[in-house]
Amino acid sequence: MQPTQTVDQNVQSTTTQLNGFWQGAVVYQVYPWSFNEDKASGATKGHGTIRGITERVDYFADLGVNAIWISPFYPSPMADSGYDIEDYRDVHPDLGTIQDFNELVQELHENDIRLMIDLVPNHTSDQHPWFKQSRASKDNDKSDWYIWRDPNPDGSPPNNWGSVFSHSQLFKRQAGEMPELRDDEPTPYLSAWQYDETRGQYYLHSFAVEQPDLNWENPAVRAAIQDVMRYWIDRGVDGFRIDAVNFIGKDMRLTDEPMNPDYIEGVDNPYDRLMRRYSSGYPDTFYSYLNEFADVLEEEEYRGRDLRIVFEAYMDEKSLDRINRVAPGVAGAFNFGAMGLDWEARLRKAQLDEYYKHLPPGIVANQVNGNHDKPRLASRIGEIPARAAAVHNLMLPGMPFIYQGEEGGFTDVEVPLERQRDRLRGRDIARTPMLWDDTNNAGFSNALEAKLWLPIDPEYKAKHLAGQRHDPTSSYSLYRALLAFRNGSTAVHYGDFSLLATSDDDVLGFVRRYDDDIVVTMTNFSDKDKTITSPELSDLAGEWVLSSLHVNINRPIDMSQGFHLEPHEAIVVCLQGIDR
Ligand code: TEU
Repeated sequence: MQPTQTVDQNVQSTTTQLNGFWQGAVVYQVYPWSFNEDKASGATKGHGTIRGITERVDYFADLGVNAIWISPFYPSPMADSGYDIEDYRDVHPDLGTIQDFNELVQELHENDIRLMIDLVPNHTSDQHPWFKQSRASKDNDKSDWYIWRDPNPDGSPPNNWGSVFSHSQLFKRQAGEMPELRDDEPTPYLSAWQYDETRGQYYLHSFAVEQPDLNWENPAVRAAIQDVMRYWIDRGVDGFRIDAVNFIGKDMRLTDEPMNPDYIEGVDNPYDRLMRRYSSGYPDTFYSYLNEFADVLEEEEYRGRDLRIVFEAYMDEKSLDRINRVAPGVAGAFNFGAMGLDWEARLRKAQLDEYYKHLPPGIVANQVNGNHDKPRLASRIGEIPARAAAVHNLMLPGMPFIYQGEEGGFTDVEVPLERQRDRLRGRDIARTPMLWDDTNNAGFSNALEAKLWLPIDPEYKAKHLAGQRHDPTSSYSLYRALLAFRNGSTAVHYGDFSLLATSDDDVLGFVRRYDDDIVVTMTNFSDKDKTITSPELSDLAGEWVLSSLHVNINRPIDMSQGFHLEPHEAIVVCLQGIDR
């Protein structure tokens, strides 16, 4: 095992390599199974394909995104919708071929759009050849590639660690399937250990039983994952979203987790009955392992490639801060802070304060409004506030992420039990197909409805993107206008960020500034009309360019008069002549 490097050493070694491209780049998340089935081949599979993504590259270009991130497209038995990977170096045969992938990379790059892919280093599928070999005996060269332990003398699992996928326990209990429990007994979580007959041992799975955890203490495992990264970089990939990365750092003495005093029975995932001190994010190893991902990007061979990593880790601010300091020139952690918040100015302000206070110098910030694991933005906070949240997020510094369909203001779709694919339940609602146009199956696929990956939103005729593209005030037009503005604005791309004092607590304002280029964003979080003044801006004049409700405005504005915001409206104003 490598010695743990201190945070400060890491910062010094990497700050000289800041990437220009990613500062300000907008990344669009594609969920490949529900994005688009290719039409040119006449296929009727009922799910998205790699060629289907290629057929929509003009869509990314029209919208104005700078990069896309594709969720796992690898061969997989689909126990966790593709996050259970059987082969890190190929494409799922239902989605296409490596040749299709190469063509996608080429088409994206020709359109000046970069590509990030999902790297899942914590676990493989139990069908991966590595695991098949590992489980076969205790003395082959993959035996210690996973985490195997003997049972306790009474046959019980080695420790009390739980599986993240314990949510189903709650659903079972709610469905009356756990009659043996007394009312005051907490719902048991699922153990993270699975007994295996052949080895007579347990293996660890932080997620589904079919997702055995790799043994990151083993240098051969770490080297193998680095090789996977090189394999894709050599195929033209520009970066990685690294999945559930906190789980690779574990206390290998397997110390029991303490109970979590804040656990709320009946509401929280039963997994949350335990703290996460030893089973994930264990600092002694975690941060040095993160360095090893970054090291690949910084190899001599890749100089000038502008590669990037975004680490996925649901952790507290202090730990995220440490992740952000590992290799700020090439890598940072997702900022999920706003994703769980109610639509309230006070909460957003506190989150912004907290996030930017901790951000190390040189790091590329990021904003996330949603992903494939969470209910969609418009369903979480409402359709009109979602438009204001888009303005707010897309004017902040760093890399904003857009989850597919968010630009159309799409909402969650109810999925009947018999059509659900997600074992965890609850996540399919945000993974239903894109609504492209008003043709059969909303232009997603030419298959029969019953064969579709997940059902189409029954309201698609009123919501589809082809219609929205012709409506200048649609959600799609708002996103496109925001991205066009962002792509042309030095202040929004590279500028400083500061919060703005306003005359009303329900209105959150911030300023982005790069030399004389100044952009002000104001968001009204309330359902009331507001007239706002800001002492910092009162002797300025400028141009009001965008509104979340009316989209393009282009009207002069005199700040001394204050300005009027409609309920849940966010506006963007360009200023000149600020006295600095
Ligand atoms: O998610 C990591 C993670 O911690 C999730 O369990 C998350 O908390 C959950 O989806 C509840 O919202 C990543 C992927 O995004 C997710 O889709 C995978 O299921 C998971 O890793 C395992 O690979």
